[in-house]
Amino acid sequence: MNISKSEQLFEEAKKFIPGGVNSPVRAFKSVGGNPLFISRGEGSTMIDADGNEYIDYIGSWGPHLFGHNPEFIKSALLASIEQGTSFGAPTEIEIKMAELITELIPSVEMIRMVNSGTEATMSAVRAARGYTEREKFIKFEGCYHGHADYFLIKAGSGALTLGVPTSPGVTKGNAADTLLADFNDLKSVKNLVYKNKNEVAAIIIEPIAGNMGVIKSSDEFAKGLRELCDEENIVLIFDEVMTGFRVAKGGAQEVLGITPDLSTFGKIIGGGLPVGAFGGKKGIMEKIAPSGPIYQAGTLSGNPLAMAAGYAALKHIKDNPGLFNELEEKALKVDKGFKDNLEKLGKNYAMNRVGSMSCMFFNENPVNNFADAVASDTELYGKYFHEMLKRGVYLAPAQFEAMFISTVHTDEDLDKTIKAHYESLKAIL
Ligand code: KE4
Repeated sequence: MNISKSEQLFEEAKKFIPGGVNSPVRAFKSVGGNPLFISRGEGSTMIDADGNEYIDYIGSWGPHLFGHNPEFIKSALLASIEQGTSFGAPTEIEIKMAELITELIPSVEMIRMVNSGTEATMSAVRAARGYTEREKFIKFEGCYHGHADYFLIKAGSGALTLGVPTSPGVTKGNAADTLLADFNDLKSVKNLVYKNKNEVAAIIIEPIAGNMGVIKSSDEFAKGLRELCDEENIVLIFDEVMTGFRVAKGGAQEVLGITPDLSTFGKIIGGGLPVGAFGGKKGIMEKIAPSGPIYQAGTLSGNPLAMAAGYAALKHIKDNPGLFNELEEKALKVDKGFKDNLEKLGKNYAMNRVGSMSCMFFNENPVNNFADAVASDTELYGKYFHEMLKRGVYLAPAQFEAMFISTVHTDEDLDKTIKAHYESLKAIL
């Protein structure tokens, strides 16, 4: 496979951009080798700078539920750009977008648009702190909520992949109010809450984690969090930046049947453009400036282009209720194919999946929490990643991420992927 153009571009990029990338997980650091520079995305495939074609299962880390450049999003964008790109003033499309999300996610009564998942989670924690007048908050080891200082404590995704779950530059003061609990371990949460009685403003969680690989909250854990927050007047924040509109039309809160007080969104709601959002109970959201005193702002928040793309994406979800059944069928096919391969190879790797978001861990024991996840053989994952890449299948370049199936992955794509999975494992085991 000739990747000389990517290699040359990477050398160029490293002169001007830290590590040659604008986000660490793209750098292939944990799987070895150099990142491929992508020149085009079309449907379920991406084409790199050397013209190599790949079946894409990253989907830009989640946004591309409908594959690359779907016609209905492209045409919405082109129509919007004719009117201009940004006004720094309210526009009608922002109302339509907010209204549609409140319609699709019953727990969201009001919502504020921002420009990334990080801004969404950062603002949601601030809202909870302002609303409760408390300072501490609880996150879970291995969950990733973006790169705001107080989240980069034993975080997942790129922080975990690069082995720096607690980042330099995060001050002790900033970390002091971040309390760490264990995912799927209600006792660890209760211990923190009772030890910090009336001081905990919020519990923020990826209810279905996607940043330590995929790990679902158990029903009793999710229910226990809700009950604990009710008893202790703590704001329960579901970080659905990845799971929102991914694992079900109503996200992880629909799958788990739990109503959070606030939710955060990103990825799919931007239709491929930079969008994040936080929303939930009116009583909390009304405290956000300018209706309330809790300050939050953004030059390009609610940007008309991003709203046009995001609205087209969410409207497509609303108008195609069968879409999640289609996704489930495709995901089931891959699940079965991978499990058949593992059986043939005598391997019992943990396969966690919720809807079209899944992860195969190089760990033959069940993976239900952070400790289980990090026991996986990340070196073997790196070899697997490159074997799959050689066979034209582009997965996340890190064990602690997710594989995303889109509505446009064809049967042929999936068959080719299942075959490549068998051959790749055979080659490395
Ligand atoms: P952004 O600031 O990257 O838009 O969103 C942060 C974020 C918040 N919450 C969850 C649950 C997330 O998954 C993310 C971002 N996800 C990673 C991928 N695991 C983004 C990829 C990257 O960092 O480049």
